Amino acid sequence: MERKWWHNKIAYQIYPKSFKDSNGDGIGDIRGIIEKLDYLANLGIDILWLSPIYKSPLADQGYDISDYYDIDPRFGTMEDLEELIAKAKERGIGIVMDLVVNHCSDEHEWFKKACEDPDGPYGKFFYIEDYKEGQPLPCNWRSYFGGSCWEKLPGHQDKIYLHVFHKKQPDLNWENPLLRKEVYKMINWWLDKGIAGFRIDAIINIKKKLPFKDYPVDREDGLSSMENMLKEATGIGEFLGEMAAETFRKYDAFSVGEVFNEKDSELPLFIGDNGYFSSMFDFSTTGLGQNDQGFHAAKEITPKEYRDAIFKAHERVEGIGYLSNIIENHDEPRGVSRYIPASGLSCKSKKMLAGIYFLLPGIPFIYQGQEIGMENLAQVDCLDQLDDCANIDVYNTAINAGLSEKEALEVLRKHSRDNARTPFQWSAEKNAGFSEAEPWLLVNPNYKDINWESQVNDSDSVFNFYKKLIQLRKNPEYESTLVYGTFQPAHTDIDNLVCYYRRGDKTLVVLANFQDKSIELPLASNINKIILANRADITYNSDTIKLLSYDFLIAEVTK
Ligand code: TEU
Ligand code: CA
Repeated sequence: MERKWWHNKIAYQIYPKSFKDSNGDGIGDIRGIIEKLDYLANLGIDILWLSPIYKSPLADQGYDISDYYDIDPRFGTMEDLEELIAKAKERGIGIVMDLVVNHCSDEHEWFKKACEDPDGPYGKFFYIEDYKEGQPLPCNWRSYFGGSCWEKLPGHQDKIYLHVFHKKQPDLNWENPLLRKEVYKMINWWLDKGIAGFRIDAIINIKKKLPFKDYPVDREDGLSSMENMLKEATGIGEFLGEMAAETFRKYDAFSVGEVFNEKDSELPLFIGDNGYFSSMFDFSTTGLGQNDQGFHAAKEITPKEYRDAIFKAHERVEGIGYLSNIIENHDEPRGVSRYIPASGLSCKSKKMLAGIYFLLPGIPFIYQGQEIGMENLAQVDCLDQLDDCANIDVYNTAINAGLSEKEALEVLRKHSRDNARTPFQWSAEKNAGFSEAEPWLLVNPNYKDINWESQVNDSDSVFNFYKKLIQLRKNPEYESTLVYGTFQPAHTDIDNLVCYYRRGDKTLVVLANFQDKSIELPLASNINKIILANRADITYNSDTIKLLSYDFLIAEVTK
């Protein structure tokens, strides 16, 4: 594989609305990020992905963009962003913007013009169809946020438009070369500003299977999951290849795709040398335990399922390209609450989970707050307490399946995207030190126990463990092995044990006892030294090692 500048980088995702409020309006902003740049530099990160800060009605928290060339005043100004890009660069940090081009906002001028003249050039930027009351819709696809993906075109009784997400997110028609040209122009305008690249939102949805048709109904709402259509939609590569050639490649920019459902045969095209993207997220664990009935039907995830999923994902891309590794993001509940059984959740097990995913091949992404072990909400009392536009469908689907109100709220407590969106817990002070004012979304009540200030000077904290993991990835002695070494799973016959080798200049073994009881393990090779562990006194001899519950270590071995 060709070596690229991003291979040895550590990335960090900021959800700007919840990171740091600089002007006391309860909403995080760009100046808040600037204030915390030294924090990020000190943590050791190289790439900073910002969830959208463009002008937006915030129907889906900025993933509904009304002007790609402007900043939403709630987040700041273009000058603020330019200052952030420059100051980040001084600290060796590259800014990665969120590229949301499957759809825009219904308040974007393209859509307004399309409503004025659906048959004109901007009408062709969207999917607009004729419709007569009482007639069947062009297709029965279920939007990701629930309900039909068709909506009346404002001002036109006889026309409808397609939105696979929220109705305020009309889908852009990628079949139209003029639309694609506009998108590439915009991407290059941003790259010219000196950003390091893009995270590419929901990109797998840009190719629709046309002409529109129904798929098998899979829920009581009479609709069909978008997945059914996507499985049949071929030819996305033409768009993605063109986009890479017209934009990212010209700038040697970093691009990470939010890609789902790709086939094995497509991997080299997506992330191989000269792939459409530099990397794509490993979502192999985020869907675990789920089925197509909705979140209420989700099952607990076992350590074995977790391990088998990440191992399979990395073996699948070995020798082809690199995944971007996450345990959570702004669309997922907190990873520690999701993957570690509640009875075993502790600083120790949080460090174990961190170690497992951080030392895999690929680019580690830390989602804000993950580095201090932020958790899901412990309780949700009513829908109004939360904010996300996806909640209502999750709730209604649960109610329709026969759950009580209380049980439906419990489904949200576990699965709502708001779990990851509560404000960053900087301190035990008012509003967790996030803002002077009442924050836009509730602060997790556990902030007095879990906050950055209480961890920064504690060498045993989750925060300092993340710092050590980052330093380890950057330690010249181990860097090339951790970045370019091969990946070999071991002991996969033992449930609840995560063990893998990284082989390069050195041979390293990662061991994690993902359970509440101890085990003794035979060693295939001699441990030379333990490089990092979540317990100081792990004992071993030449042929066995004893691991207590949730022990984690990485060691150098002889072969
Ligand atoms: O997410 C795309 C996506 O497919 C899902 O993770 C989606 O959020 C989920 O199925 C809905 O419950 C991206 C963004 O990350 C997400 O925040 C946006 O809401 C979405 O695209 C639309 O832009
Ligand atoms: Ca603010």
